[in-house]
Amino acid sequence: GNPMIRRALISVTDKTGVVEFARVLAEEFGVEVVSTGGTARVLAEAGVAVTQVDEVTRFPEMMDGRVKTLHPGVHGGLLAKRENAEHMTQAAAHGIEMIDLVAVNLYAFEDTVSRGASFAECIENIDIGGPSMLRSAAKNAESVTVVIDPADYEAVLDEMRANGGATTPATRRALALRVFEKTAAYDAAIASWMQGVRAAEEGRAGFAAPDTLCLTARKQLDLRYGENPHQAAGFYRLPQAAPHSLACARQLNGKPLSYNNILDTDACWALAREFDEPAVVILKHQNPCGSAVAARVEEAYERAYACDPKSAYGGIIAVNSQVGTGMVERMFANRQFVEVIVAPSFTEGALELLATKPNLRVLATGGVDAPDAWEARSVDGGILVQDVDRVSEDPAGFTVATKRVPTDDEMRDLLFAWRVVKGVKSNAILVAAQRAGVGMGPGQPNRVDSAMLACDRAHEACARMGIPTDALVAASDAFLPFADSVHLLAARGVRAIIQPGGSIRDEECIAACDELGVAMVLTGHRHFKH
Ligand code: 93A
Repeated sequence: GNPMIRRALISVTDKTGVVEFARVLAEEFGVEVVSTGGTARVLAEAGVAVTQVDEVTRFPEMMDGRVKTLHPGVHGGLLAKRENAEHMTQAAAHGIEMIDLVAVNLYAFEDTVSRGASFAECIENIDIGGPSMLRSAAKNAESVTVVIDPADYEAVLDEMRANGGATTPATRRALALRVFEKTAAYDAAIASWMQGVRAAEEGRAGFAAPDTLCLTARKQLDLRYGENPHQAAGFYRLPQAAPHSLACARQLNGKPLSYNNILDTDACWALAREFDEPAVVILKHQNPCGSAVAARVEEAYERAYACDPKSAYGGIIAVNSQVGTGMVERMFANRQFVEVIVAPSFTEGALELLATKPNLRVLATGGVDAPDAWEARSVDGGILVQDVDRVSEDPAGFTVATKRVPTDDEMRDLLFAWRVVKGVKSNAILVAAQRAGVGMGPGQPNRVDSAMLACDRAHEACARMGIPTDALVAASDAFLPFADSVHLLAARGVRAIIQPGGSIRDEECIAACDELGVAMVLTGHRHFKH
């Protein structure tokens, strides 16, 4: 049958609800409540009968509390198999009494780290005794009930009421699983903090590639399905998720996010946040089909949309500044069908308007700043990790390789295109004009096809936007391997090109530019996106 709960050990850092819980245990069920220093004090002050743990261990709590509950008097009482006569004889011989319920939550290690505490203080907040008790209790869930979350106190009491002062095996097992999930995450947090400390000591910036990646992630969203309806899926948040990351964004309107929404919103947001001036990026299927910067968000949106209205249908919009009613009115006037709009914030008026579209998902990130971060993707049986690719190159380090130097307007458009092209799938060519991404050639296995696609789209966009087609610029995410792309781009009106350089045929490409009067800027960095 279900073992009656007669004795409980309560030791909590988060004291939420603990007085009420202990009071019911003691007064309604006649449970003996054993407790550690701070917790015992809180309970005693509230008038709950409590036994100090040092009466159980017959040792004082010592070494600044580092040794409170680490004792056979506690762990024997948790780990003894009740149905094993030898265990029970040994317990009796050593005066060990059974503990049937443990309520423990741990020193707030992660909070201590995230508020920037000193090394010594972080170390002191590594809980040793708490996880030990939790693990002992969870291992012996056959007989012991273990509660780590104050939110579960009430349900445990209700179950005891319904079961004559006992819990059910199914509940005990479910609670035990929660323990091992929690202690695994707790240890992962400690290990990854130590890895960070070590990387800093070694002066390594960015992803430090530790021998073991210590990750735990919490479910953020249940997804209806994955990329396709027959694939089950979920969205998990990493503990190191930065404040303005997608995983921390708040959804303010709309249907639940889908797997593909999240993937595309991530790619779109990564591009929009690259810009200092108001910028709008419209993205479909991982590629930015519209992009623009302007003095005002409304104008940036209008021009980003005009780049390719056909592709924008059902797309994602990312904005790097606050969205107001003006922009939303323009979206509605265009009748653009939008899956998701993400921005740092929205005015109340904008939100009111957006709320008239109950399906439109609205995400607020709270800001744009992006700390140095890494990204991971999975492959068969493994994961790849790298620093996030940001366009961090200083244009002062770029070189003009051609006889003709870009005009100021060309240079402005080249730098714009260089930021956007990093978000286009490789091989990527982006054609830009007047600080808008008018033509995109994504994902072709050869660069000439990408260039061709980009020029075709650019000519359509220019016709629509009233932009002359003989003042275009182009960015290439990686070096131009042959002069063929140069010839093609120049023939379609491209007057300046930005690319990393570094091909063995750079000279050929530069000579072709000189012959055609095209200006070429070499960045020395590439931005593949595979
Ligand atoms: O310092 S510890 O690792 N050593 C212990 O023996 C021990 N026993 C319980 N930390 C220990 N605890 C933790 O103390 C619990 O996990 C709980 O978070 C906290 C409760 O302490 P107090 O009751 O004094 O507030």
